[in-house]
Amino acid sequence: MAPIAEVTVPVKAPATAEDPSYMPALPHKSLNIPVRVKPSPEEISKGRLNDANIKLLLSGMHRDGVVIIEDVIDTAHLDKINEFMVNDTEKELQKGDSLYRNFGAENIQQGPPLFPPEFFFDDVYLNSILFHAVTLYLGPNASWNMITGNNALPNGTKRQPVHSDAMCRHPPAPFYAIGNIYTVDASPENASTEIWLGTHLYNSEAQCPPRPKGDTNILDEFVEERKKTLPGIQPVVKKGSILFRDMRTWHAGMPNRSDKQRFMIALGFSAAWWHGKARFRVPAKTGTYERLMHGTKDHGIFPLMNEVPLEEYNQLRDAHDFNDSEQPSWDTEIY
Ligand SMILES: O=C(O)CCC(=O)C(=O)O
Repeated sequence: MAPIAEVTVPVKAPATAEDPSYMPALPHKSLNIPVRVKPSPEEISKGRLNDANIKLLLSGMHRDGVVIIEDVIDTAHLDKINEFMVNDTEKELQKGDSLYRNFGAENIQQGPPLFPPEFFFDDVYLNSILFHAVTLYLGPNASWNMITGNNALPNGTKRQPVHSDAMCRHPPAPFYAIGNIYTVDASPENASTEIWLGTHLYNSEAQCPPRPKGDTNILDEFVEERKKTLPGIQPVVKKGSILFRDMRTWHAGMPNRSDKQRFMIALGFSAAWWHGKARFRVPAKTGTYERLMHGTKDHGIFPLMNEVPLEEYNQLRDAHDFNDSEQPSWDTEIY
């Protein structure tokens, strides 16, 4: 019997996420562009992303470690907070050389005001689209344990080294995410944060053992290698948007070449199963605690906070004291 000739049947390549016709809003990885999710007015009023945007958000977060959620905050609210922060900065700068500069760059730690109430906006602190994104990425019942902020001071000249905020021992899984909210339009000119897409997937592989405060934790050879393929980028982030990022993602504060401050709020959330030590402070007897408890309860988010006297809150709002490590509370809890 004559041998059967091998027949090559042309196979149509399966549609994948790398096929632009499959998810047109997902930029090809090689483009090194962050995913942008723009919720519709209907999604914003319901406080929930639709299925197409959930797919896009999770694709961006799992692939890149960063997604920009566009136009979900009233910009007038951010103007008001920005005004407060400009005055706060004047006070902070009076501390002179004793004021800690993050990584020695012109970048200082400052918390946004939870009080007086005229500066507390629900779409900033109780943003249901952000809460939805957190529960999608980290799972239900995430804890909210950080409220702080970074100010890239005007006329800056120095950049920060590339670093990850996850300097503690952590699992190779999404365990902590941060919602960064700029109070001004942010671009490379005024120090939008440099982000390195996909670097959350390195986990601890590219990190040196914990080092003293002020040192970076990412090994130079990994940064040099990554520079050749997918280097860090500074995105344009419009005021009113949220830069949502996995805490493991490499990033760096950049010099603000403009003559105006660039303030950025940071709200930090951990997976329910991550037993972090951090708590944020709220001013006692001001209704802030109650407002946060009530505003989060239907969203599967648990705020972990310590009430402190108002005077103490005002003094410590700008403190640089976030703790990223885990609390061992019983034997064998930590692997
Ligand atoms: O302000 C920024 O853009 C980022 C700052 C930062 O990453 C830091 O201070 O650790």
